[in-house]
Amino acid sequence: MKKYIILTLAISLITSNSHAFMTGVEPEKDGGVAIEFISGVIHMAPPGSNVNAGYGVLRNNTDKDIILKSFRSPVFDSTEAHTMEYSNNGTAKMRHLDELTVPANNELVLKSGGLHMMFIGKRRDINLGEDILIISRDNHEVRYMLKMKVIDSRAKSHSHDGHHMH
Ligand SMILES: [Cu+2]
Repeated sequence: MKKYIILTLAISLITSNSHAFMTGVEPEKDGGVAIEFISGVIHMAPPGSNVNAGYGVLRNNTDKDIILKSFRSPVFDSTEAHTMEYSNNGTAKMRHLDELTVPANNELVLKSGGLHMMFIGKRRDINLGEDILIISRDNHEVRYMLKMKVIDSRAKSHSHDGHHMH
């Protein structure tokens, strides 16, 4: 009888391991909707450009600050968080951020001329209206699955986007 119990335990361990393997993430490392990308958009780059900018609102639905340490997408070689820095003589420069802190029960706005996502090295063509998956990890290795939609910013006449700036 004792042998039987041990055997059952061993089988259930194998089962739970294979489940973790199949989903690729342990339940406690799945951030779920703790972080949401509201109105996340990727602006279609002009033909020939291999860099796309992304904007939207990162929302933290928890009562603790969440520090996002990395972003990646299956569609791009690298996905980075950038900020814009302006000098006194009016020049603007992008700076790669090592982390993004989304305040507890609050939002972080990514918009043209400020904080933005930068997608570098398209691995395939992207299509207007397509949802692109972005996977972010925080400082506790918790994973968040985010979605951003590909749009054509030039189609909107009221857009304030500069052509030379993200
Ligand atoms: Cu940038």
